[in-house]
Amino acid sequence: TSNWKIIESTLREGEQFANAFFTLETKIKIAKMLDDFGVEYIELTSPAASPESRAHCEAICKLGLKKTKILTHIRCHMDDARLAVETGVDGVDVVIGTSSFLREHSHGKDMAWITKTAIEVIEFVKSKGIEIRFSSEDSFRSELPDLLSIYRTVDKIGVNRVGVADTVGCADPRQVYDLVRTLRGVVSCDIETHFHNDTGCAIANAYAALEAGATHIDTSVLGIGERNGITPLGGLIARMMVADPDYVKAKYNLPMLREIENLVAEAVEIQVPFNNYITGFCAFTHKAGIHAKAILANPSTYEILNPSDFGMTRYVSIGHRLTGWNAVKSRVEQLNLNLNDEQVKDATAKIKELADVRTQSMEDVDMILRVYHTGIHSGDL
Ligand code: HCA
Ligand code: CU
Repeated sequence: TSNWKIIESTLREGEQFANAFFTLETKIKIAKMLDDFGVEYIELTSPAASPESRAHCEAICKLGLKKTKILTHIRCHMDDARLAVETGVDGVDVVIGTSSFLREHSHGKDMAWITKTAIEVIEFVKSKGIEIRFSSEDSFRSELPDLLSIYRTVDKIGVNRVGVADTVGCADPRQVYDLVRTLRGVVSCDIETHFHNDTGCAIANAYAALEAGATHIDTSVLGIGERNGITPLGGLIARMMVADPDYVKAKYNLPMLREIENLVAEAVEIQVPFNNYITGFCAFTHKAGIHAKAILANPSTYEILNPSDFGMTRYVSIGHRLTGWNAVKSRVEQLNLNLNDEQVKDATAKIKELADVRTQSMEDVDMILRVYHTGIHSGDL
């Protein structure tokens, strides 16, 4: 799993999130931040979607982003393709449903029509000298022979990438591995993958895809998208930081992650989830006495990610009934109080006693320690 790339789709899939309504100003802020963060591509809503969508796409193409390439995402249709190539994008992501569900109940076309139209659209986009990807929507509920046959055909015409999409979030990591592995043996172009998170597999599926030879992963900030969304940018970064730390650190400006998430959360009026990867409020908070003691001795004991890589800080929580005297002692040292181990243990017992009634804040704990300290030194304890 190295040399993979991110296709950041907050400005396309993310716009399909229930709460999303992005003004041009917001889209520009998001695009620039993703460029600063270092994603290789951003994907924008189709210019065929609405007049404003088209204007926004053109405006973002004129920004002159430093590193990030700009894609737009269209249906497999010549009308859309003609609009897309006029916007100034670096590439076009084309998609069409291939499962019987979508063939029969959505667009109503058969595989012969799909293949013929795909060839026409691909050749047209290629003739304009920009990147082209062909993807099958609902890949995991499509017939494997249908999929392989169309991918083989478009690979021969010379697409940059083929795409696999788990549109309904039904796939598990083993199915993803198998399909991408098979595809890897059939096409020579890059392989992009797109995973919805309906059953909580979106990050694991992205990882399985990379292990099987995929080259590009679609993400959105905080995972926003249709229904409950897709692979979140931060979650993929967390996973890959463990699998491939040097690559991730060299490529992406990690401390910006929190800023981008805050921007997007505000734009779509949601909170960053409490248990969010890396940036959730408790992602680096340690609580139980046993954990706290070990963390204070060596953070790797209970942390697989280093908060400082992301501009985050570790927090050892001590004002609760599970606390331990080693954690309390470390706070005593931070506050520069003079207590010996026996006294710290006494203070810890006091904290536990109070915390059995209600959780103590850090201020409460500090107060107890200071009173204890003064008490000892003035001789009334
Ligand atoms: C959708 C389309 C898509 C496309 C993915 C892709 C999906 O249903 O809105 O282009 O690879 O999930 O299939 O987002
Ligand atoms: Cu999608």
